[in-house]
Amino acid sequence: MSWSGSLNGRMCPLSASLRRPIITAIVTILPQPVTAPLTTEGIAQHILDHGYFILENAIEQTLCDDLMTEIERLEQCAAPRSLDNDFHGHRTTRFYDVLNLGDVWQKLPVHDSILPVARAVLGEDCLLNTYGTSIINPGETRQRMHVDDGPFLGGGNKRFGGGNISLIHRPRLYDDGPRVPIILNTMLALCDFTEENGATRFVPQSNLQPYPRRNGPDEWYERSVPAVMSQGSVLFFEGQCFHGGGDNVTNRRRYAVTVDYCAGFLRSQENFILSTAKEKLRAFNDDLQQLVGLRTSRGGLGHVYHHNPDDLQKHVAMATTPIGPERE
Ligand SMILES: O=C(O)CCC(=O)C(=O)O
Repeated sequence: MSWSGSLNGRMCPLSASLRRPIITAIVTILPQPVTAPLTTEGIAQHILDHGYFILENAIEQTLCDDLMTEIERLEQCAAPRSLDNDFHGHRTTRFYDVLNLGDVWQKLPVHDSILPVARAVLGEDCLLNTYGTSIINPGETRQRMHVDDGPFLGGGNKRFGGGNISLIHRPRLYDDGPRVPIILNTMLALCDFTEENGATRFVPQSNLQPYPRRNGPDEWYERSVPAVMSQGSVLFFEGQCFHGGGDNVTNRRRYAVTVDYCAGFLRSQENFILSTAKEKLRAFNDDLQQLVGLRTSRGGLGHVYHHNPDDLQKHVAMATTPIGPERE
């Protein structure tokens, strides 16, 4: 998939291969937006080289409106909120497990402006990692700067110090480049993002730096810039890029949805297969079924009776012979 773009930055999805001829898009390289020739692969390369990319006007107005309507509905029916804590904020409205809610949530993770980039960075078998809202309400204070690779770095064997050494010290993609990417996060602006209303802050090229120490000093804030962007734009940021939500010093809410992907060989933070009703999972399109883990990853990871999990209904009855781990 590639995009055609014009000088006003409006992106139109084209059903074409990744390697179509170069087209023109707006890239916000702070502090001034500049134009650059880009394909999906060009965007992915920018994310690897700089840690981020802002795609202006990535999501059509109708989808933004439908998501806002759905958020209002969730608030009116007092849907359970998640992640009310010191790190995620006490004045930030988070709805997660959204794939089990209104059908509109099914559109964003597979959107033509987002998914091809995630696949170009993480591989065709990438998975949805987390997906929810980040609505920063007036008075919320800035979030601690962090990397989204974090949850995957801490899960190692306690015998070897607890950290996941193989991920912390994984090789760099190229000289002075980032470590091999395992996470790509995105932030969709459902209103204009300004520095005052808490635009996500990030540190360009911090994906090339050593990982921050867990609970170490929060020294990166001074070097961060706000992702100032208009409604419908998407900030892509690589999992090694230091970032955090900003202070909201206005009297208006900052509306955003975050769609976060991980490499296909990782266990996703959210367990969508358990949090989503079966009839909903069955109705998901092919891409979304793959993203939530209803297909095997490269190497056959995630199989059920040696088949894609989506085939379970058909094949479970045939497992009359003992099937054990092949390598025992
Ligand atoms: O809402 C934002 O701008 C950033 C949120 C974030 O990075 C997080 O919650 O981990």
